[in-house]
Amino acid sequence: MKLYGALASPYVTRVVMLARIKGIDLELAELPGGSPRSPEYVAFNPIAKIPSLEVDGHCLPESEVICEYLEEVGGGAPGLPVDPLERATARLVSRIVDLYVAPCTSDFFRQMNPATRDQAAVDAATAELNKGLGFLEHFMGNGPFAVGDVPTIGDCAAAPYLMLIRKIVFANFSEIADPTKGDGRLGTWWTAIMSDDACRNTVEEYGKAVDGFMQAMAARITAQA
Ligand SMILES: N[C@@H](CCC(=O)N[C@@H](CS)C(=O)NCC(=O)O)C(=O)O
Repeated sequence: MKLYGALASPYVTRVVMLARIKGIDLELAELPGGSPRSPEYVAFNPIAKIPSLEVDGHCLPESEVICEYLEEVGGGAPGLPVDPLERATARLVSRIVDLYVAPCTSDFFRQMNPATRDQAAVDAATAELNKGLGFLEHFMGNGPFAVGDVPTIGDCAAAPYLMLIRKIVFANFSEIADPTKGDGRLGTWWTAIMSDDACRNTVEEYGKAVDGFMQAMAARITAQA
């Protein structure tokens, strides 16, 4: 089994975090052709995105599906609770991240440069982001993790994305409150993530990759000015 991708992607990080929680030794491999759009990689994964998991020559794309697969075949610590409603809640957290949190994050990327910022677009993205984060707060279980007292696939989806949002949104748009620093549900959840070695190390590794990306972006903005 080989995972194609790099820790600079929140979706790859999701899978890596689950593998580490479960104690699965998952090789992180360079993409054939060097990029998701290379003909070599597209021949393997026509969706042309990372991550993808190579299993006996087959391609398994989509981070959520890969996590479910690892959960079924991987053994080790469970990434889903036993109780059916709690299992559904872990999956729901993952879905909320993909459907309601992730889409508006890219809107902030386009507004990074204060000199060219469209405040109406920022306000619209903020409303969507707050809605998505509100859904997470509403539907997360008792905790302290997304569901219960150990991390699940819900945490693996949410933690990298919240790290991305901390670095992209809360650090650059100071008017938007960071709920991971408060004492609400996302605050207690983030404290739990940071108290777990596998979660913290993975999410911090991802954070460093985002820092590198942000520095490159800042340099580009400076060069354009
Ligand atoms: N729904 C996909 C999303 C994966 C995705 O969007 N990956 C991005 C990197 S974060 C990608 O590969 N983009 C293509 C590119 O950069 O060319 C999943 O969950 O795996």
